[in-house]
Amino acid sequence: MAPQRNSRLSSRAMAFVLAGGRGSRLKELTDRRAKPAVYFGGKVRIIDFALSNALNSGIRKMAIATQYKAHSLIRHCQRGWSFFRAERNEYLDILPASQRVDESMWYLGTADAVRQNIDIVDSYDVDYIVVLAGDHIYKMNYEKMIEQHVDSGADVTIGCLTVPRMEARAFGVMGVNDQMQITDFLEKPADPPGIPGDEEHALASMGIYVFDWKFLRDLLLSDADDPNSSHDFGHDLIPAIVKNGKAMAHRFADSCVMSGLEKEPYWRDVGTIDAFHAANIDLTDFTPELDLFDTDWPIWTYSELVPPAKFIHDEEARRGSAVSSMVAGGCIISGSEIRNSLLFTGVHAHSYSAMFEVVALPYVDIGEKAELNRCVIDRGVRIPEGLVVGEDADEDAKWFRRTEGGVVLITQDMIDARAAAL
Ligand code: ADQ
Ligand code: ADP
Repeated sequence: MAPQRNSRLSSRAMAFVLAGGRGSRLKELTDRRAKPAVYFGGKVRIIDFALSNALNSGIRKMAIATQYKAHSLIRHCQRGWSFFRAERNEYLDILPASQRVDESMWYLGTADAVRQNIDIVDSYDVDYIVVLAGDHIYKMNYEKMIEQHVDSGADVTIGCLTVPRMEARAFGVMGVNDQMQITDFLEKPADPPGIPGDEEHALASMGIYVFDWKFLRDLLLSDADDPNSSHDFGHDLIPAIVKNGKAMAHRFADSCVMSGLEKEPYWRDVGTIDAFHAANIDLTDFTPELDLFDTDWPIWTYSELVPPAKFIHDEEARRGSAVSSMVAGGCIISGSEIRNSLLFTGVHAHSYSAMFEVVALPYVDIGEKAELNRCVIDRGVRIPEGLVVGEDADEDAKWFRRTEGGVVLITQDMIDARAAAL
């Protein structure tokens, strides 16, 4: 039986969120913002999941390391996550690369992003550090993972999930013994080893690590002096601990937050346009796998003060509704027909327009008679009157970015280039 504790371990832990990566497979969606700042689910941004998980787990000290195109991410965190009070021993620091060193040196790798901020972590006076990626969609109680870490006496505890074997090429892949101690670790192997007895699946690292801060601190300092290291957790530090120390695996299924609706523990890396589109549209299902209506595990965010969505029936167009859809506040659906779509704040759809499986980011304007199928529309795009997308694949690909899966990404630059050429 686990030992009784007087206080939650999360009160002695901090979350260090790595939010510096670009997410280049999201193409133009990440031209001007980092992947963690990309919008999700009609109201929030991707990073809100990691931050809300930490908050809901009881963690009140957080740091966010930013690097690539950080402006919109920093603005979001300042607006939405500024309620931490130093008077209550709560901290949330945003740590842009290159502000911590004299020379203009960006974070060299994920471990270097922590190493360059050792003094800030020291100042938090914590026993444990939970290193997180800021770019995944899931609900998880990190307190349970810290508990396992402390009870097992591990040097590092790594969150893991089961994925189809070939998909594991994008992950760190581990082998474990029957105590869940990691015996092998391969970062992004070309031919991932399967799980014994379940060769079609592999055990993948979620890129979530719990360390005793003292242990990680020493390791980061010695890694900094290693000329052969790329200063990355997955490439350098984790394989070294597996070899020389005690690394334990923590199953996501043991600490995921389920509200009864989900069939499987939900975890998504919405790293491509197709995955981003699918994960958003999935939320319009009758019972989506990810329950955003779960008040026990709220996803906190910056939310604009806008009026409720408004629906206007146009008698002539005989339209003015959205079905099997999610529509955020500030939207005006006027004489438009919307099905299986997800509309973020302030989207305005005009008469005779129609949308099917469209993800419209905030403040998109859909011109009259536009017909849009299976699109992702970037923030603030003005869709011109009469534009038809989703009927002629060649025409779509000529002006917009059409994925192999047939999803069309539309940005204002693409709309402008098309207008200039026509
Ligand atoms: P990757 O998915 O390749 O592998 P990586 O590029 O290391 O992840 O990024 C991890 C996180 O750090 C992301 O949130 C990213 O935004 C951020 N990041 C990347 N470079 C950064 C930098 N220089 N400064 C600050 N932040 C940075 C990792 C592990 C794998 C594991 C997967 C799970 O290495 O073992 O399987 O995550 O997704
Ligand atoms: P968000 O991610 O909050 O939706 P925007 O899409 O408005 O932000 O912008 C993303 C980032 O790109 C912000 O840092 C913004 O200042 C910047 N930006 C927006 N539009 C332009 C533009 N036309 N030229 C250069 N930078 C821009």
